[in-house]
Amino acid sequence: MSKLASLYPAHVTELQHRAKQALSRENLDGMIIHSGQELRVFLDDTTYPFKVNPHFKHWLPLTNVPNSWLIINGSDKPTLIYYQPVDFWHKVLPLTDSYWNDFFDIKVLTKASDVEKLLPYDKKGFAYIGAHIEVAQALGFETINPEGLLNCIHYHRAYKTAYEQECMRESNRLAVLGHQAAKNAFLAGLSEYEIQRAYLKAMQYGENDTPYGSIIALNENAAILHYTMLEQKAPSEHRSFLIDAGANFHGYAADITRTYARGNSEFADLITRMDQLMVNAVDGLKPGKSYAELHVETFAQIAQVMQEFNLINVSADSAVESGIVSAFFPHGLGHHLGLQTHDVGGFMADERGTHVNAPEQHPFLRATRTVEANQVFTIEPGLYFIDSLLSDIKQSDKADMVNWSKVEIMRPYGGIRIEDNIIVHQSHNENMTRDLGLA
Ligand SMILES: [Mn+2]
Repeated sequence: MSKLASLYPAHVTELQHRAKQALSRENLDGMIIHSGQELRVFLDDTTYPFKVNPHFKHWLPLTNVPNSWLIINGSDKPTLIYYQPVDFWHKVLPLTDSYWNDFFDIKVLTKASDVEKLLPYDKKGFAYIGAHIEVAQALGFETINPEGLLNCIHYHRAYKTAYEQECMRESNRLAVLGHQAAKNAFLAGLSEYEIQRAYLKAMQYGENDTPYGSIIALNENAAILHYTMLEQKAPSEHRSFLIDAGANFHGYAADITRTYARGNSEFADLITRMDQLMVNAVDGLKPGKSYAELHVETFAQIAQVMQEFNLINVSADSAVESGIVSAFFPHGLGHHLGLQTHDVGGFMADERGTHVNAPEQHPFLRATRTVEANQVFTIEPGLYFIDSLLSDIKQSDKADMVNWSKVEIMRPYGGIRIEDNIIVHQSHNENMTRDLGLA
């Protein structure tokens, strides 16, 4: 039996347990999870790439089947309504024998609109969970995506089962293959477009198979946080390369970033230093720690690095106090990772969904929750030379705090971000990305 097959039964048992608790809190008999529908492009006969409802893929590794449903009450064997149309235009995915089959009462649906015959006749005690409100209303659901139920499920989704952790090791394994190929493509002097091709090819992926659009940025482009253009022409000089790219395995995301430089330079030294800072930040991630606090501590360490590299004319402390560090590190330290790249539940103090605000100075932080075992995070500190943010400082009364001639030397390299994916265990951290040998 494969490792996944051996871990899967406990995963379903845990989800059943969570469902039962959440449903009884909300006085519901069950929840009906819709995998989704294909979305048609306006006035066209093509559809957007299908993205399955994360609540659906939480239960089973089916990520590409629209018009399918799960009926869950937390006690009885879940029902899977599996869509299998007679369609000679498109490839129809047959239901194959797999380790998860026996955990569902499977009913085949050949016509999407026939689903009402397979759903409970009286919808009163059932909540619809999905994106298609009009479909839910037409079917007679009165309770649609109830907030209390979703909060409860989202809160618990932060604790990954052993099965989910294994899926995430696999998605990391795939992404690392891609990252190694991309690094070689950079060193070979290829274009952003060609590097992206090398990345996908290493994993045998099509362009819609990654969990998010790859950021493949050469030189100054590395300063654009969400740079998803791909220049087809290679630049005359390859100074630096920032790649933020992921992979999916059974619906679970990897989200990895690396920055490389060619040859020796102060920028190359800065990458080495940021890598060390990143590893230190991972060491600070442990059960009981507030993720927001770890962000604030790392933020101060980035100011320290700015001082060491003479990017500022003031002490690290003054740089933090003045707020200028945010121009160089304008995003959060990281986020929960799982079924979604930025996984849900990051701001929740409890299963009611009580919101924990990000610190006022750090509005872009995506996780504020107390760290606990079996949670999975990214840690992704960065240091960039972003024209628009720098010019704001230049025009302010804080301009003298920055060493502009040093900034000018660094600007052609864009910036640095290094991001690993970490499972927090009670006794230690498991850095999935580094365990796979991605330096
Ligand atoms: Mn990330």
